Amino acid sequence: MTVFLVIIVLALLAVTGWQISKIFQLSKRPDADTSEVANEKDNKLHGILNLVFVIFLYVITIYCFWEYGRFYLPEAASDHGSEYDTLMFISIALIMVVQVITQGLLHYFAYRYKGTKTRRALFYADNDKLEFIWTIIPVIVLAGLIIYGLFTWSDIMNINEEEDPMVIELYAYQFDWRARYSGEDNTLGKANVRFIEGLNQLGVDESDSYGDDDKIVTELHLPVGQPVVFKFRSQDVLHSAYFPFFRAQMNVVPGMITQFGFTPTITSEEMRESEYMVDKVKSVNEERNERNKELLAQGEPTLDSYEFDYFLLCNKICGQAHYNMQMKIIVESEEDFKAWMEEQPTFGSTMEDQNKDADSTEDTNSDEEESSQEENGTDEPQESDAVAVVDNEQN
Ligand SMILES: [Cu+2]
Repeated sequence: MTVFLVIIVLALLAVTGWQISKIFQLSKRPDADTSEVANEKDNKLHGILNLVFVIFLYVITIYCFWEYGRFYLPEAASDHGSEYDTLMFISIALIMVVQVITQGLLHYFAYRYKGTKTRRALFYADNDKLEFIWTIIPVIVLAGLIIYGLFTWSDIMNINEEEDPMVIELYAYQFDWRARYSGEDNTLGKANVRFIEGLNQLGVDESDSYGDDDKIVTELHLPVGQPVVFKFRSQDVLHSAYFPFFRAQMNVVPGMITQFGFTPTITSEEMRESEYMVDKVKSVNEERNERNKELLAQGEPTLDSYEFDYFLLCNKICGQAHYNMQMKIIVESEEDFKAWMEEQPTFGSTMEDQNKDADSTEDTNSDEEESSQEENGTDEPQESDAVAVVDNEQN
C-alpha cells in the first residue's frame, strides 16, 4: 500500500514539474531567446561551473582527510599487518595521485576550451604514439600493482608449517563465537554438528582421542609473538571472522573449514598504552560522560567508562543479532597465557563430568531418552538455518 502511495505521489510530482515548466515558457517575454542551442552566456556559465565543481571536490576531499583521518586504524597488531598496510597505502596513493591530476585536467580543459562563437573544433583522427603511451603506462602500473598484490597475498595466506603454529578452531553460530584450543597435541579432535548434544556445543567427536585435551572457551587468549592458525567452522549460516586490528578477515562457511594464520605482535596492554589508543579512549569517555549527564537527569542507568580490548567481530549480516556477535581477544605474554590456559577445563573432563552427572540421575531405561535427544541435536541446526534464511530475506 505504501509503495503504491509513493508511486502516485512521485507521478503527481512529475506532472506538477512538467506543468510548471510549461507556465515558465508561456510567461517568457516575446523577445526572449527560446532557441535550445547554447549561447555565449550558457557556455561561459557551464565553463565556470565545471571549474567550481572540481574545486569543491578537492576541498571536500581535503576536509574529509583532515576531519576523519583519526578514524584510521592504528599500527597493525600482527606480523603481516605492515605488509598489508603498505600494499593498501601504495595502491591508494597511486590511485589518488592519478585521480587528482586527471580529474583536475578534465575540468580545467572544459573551462579553458569552452565554446565560443569563433572557436572551431579541430578534426584530429588518431595518433598512434599518444594511444601507445596512454595504453602502456596503465598496463605497466596495473601489472606492477597486481604482481605486488599477488606476492603479498601469498605471503599472508600461506601458513608456514615450520614455525609450528598453534592450532585454534573458531566456531561461529548465531550469534556468538567459541574458540577451541587444540591442547598439548596441537591437533583438534574431529567435529560435526550431528554430535552437538548437552555440554558438547561444538559437536566434538567423543570417540576421537585428539579431542580429549581440546579446550573450549568464550574468550580468545593469544600469546604475543606466537604464530597461530585459525580453523573456522560455522554451525548455521555464512559468517565472517573479522579482526580489524590484526588486519585479518576470513569467511566462515557452513559445511567446510576455512583457515587463516597470523602472529600477534602487540599485547592488549601495549595497545592500550599507545598514544593512538589513549587519545581514542579519552575521546570516547568524554562523549560517554556527556551522555551520562543526560542519563542521570532522566534517572536512567549510566554507561560504564570505556577500556580498549581487541575483538573478533562477525562481518557478514547473518541475522537479527549479528551486530552483537563478538568475542573478546586478549593478547598477553607467554606466561600469562599459560597460566590462563591451565585454568581451562579440557573437553574430555567436561564430558566425563557430564556423563557422571547423567549416570547418577538416570536409571537403566534412559536409553530411549538418549536416542530422542540425539534426534533433537541433529534437528537444531536445520531449524536455525531456516530462521537465518528468513532473517536474511527480511534484511
Ligand atoms: Cu555472524
